[in-house]
Amino acid sequence: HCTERTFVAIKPDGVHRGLIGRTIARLEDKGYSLVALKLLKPSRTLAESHYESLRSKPFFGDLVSFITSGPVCAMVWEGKDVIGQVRKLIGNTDPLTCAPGTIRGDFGIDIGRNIIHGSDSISSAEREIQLWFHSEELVDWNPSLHEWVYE
Ligand code: DAT
Ligand code: MG
Repeated sequence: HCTERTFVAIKPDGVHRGLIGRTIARLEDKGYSLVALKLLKPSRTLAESHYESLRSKPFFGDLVSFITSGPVCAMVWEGKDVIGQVRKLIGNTDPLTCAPGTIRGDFGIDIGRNIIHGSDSISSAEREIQLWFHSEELVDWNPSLHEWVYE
């Protein structure tokens, strides 16, 4: 029934700080399902295309250096309204403006160390999933919790 998917990445700061388990737990706790997961050091090409809409920004160079420093924990998550709900769970771009209870609000301070990425729309989710994953890396499975999460 619910096949919306989003791309989520724990950035190098989140990986170094040991936040992989806790961020994954929040998405699992909500009821979403993991479709793909890998740890990698992104190439410059990958990082630049991921953030291509920000190419003209003054912070673009620092952003690409930061992301390529790795490791990044790249994931695809699935479920009803997952794109918008994950953005809410993550919080605003600037952690200092995030509500407590959000991932960035609870774990971050600076905008350039905001721990986690989540796609912002259906079109960017599709683009980012294709950019970071081969189709055979996306696992087709039926989580047994579905009937207890969805009515
Ligand atoms: P988000 O990650 O919330 O989708 P975005 O797509 O506008 O935010 O920007 C991508 C990343 O770029 C963001 O997570 C951190 C960095 N960034 C954005 N605005 C910035 C700024 N004003 N100064 C420094 N880094 C910034
Ligand atoms: Mg964004």
